[in-house]
Amino acid sequence: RLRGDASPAKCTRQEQRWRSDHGIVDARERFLRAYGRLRDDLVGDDSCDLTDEARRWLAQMIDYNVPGGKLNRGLSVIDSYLLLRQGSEVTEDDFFLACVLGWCVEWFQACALLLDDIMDDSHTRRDQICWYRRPEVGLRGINDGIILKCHILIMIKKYFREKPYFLDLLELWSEIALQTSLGQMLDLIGTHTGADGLAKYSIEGYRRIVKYKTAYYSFYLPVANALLLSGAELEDFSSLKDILIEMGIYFQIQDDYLDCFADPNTIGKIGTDIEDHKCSWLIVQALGHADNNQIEVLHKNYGKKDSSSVSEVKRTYAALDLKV
Ligand code: DMA
Ligand code: MG
Ligand code: MG
Ligand code: MG
Repeated sequence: RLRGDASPAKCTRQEQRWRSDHGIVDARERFLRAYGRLRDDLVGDDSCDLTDEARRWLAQMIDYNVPGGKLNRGLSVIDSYLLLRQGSEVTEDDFFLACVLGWCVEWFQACALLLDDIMDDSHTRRDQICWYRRPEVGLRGINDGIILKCHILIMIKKYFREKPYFLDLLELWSEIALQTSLGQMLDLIGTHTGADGLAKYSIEGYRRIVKYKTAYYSFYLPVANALLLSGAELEDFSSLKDILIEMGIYFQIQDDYLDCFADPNTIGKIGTDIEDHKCSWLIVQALGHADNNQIEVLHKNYGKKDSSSVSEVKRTYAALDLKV
């Protein structure tokens, strides 16, 4: 069973039919098959003289963190690429290269989530305990996150070094990596603003945080990879980028809603936004609509770890009609 990082992604029957009519169900299976090959190459890489114990750790760490999500981002590379290449034959090799880039996006996501869970003091992810919360891991997990990020460059160099768009790929990936980390920085420094913290939350600030921390890597990155792979120039697609960023912001709004109101068994993770004093879409909306009493309740209870404070905040959200 593959589980999600954010919203439950169950296909409707109609969507599944559409997908199979276009051969995309098959693409998912082929995408999954490429995973084992890429993982084994990285674990077996002999450019470093690793011990067997180290290789076992590496294999276990990758299996625990990389393949268990919805795979939306990775499959978005494949789907976009197949649409861009409509009308021309896609060879086995072409398809495999799309899988490599798709898995690079999933590797990036694994790194981002592994580190995000440490920063957000999270408990579970994709229906399992967070990697860093395993007794044998702890803060060693930080280094595992860094290794996952290094793997991306190894894969890109191995498969794309000779391609005319190699430099564009490197530039894209380094730009997105920085944007995502800056987004996480904005998200984190927004939580440490003390007693006046809530007053600083605005929809403009919110959009800035989530554009960087989520939208670029989740929505633009997969499509940009597919564009480069199909021979396009990214500068010709700036309005496409704007649309994808809006979609990414909307996605994070859903993630924030689910953090508070979804059943953890459905989304595979326990929400922490209220406890963490996050600039979540819900708190921004609540502050915009609350009366003075409700604002006082939010001020008193937001960012507190105890369950009664968290419940007070949720009750206030519900009273403001933020719960559907
Ligand atoms: C996620 O924001 C952003 C990145 C870069 C992983 P988040 O903390 O809301 O994500 P999640 O709800 O999955 O922990
Ligand atoms: Mg998080
Ligand atoms: Mg976070
Ligand atoms: Mg979240």
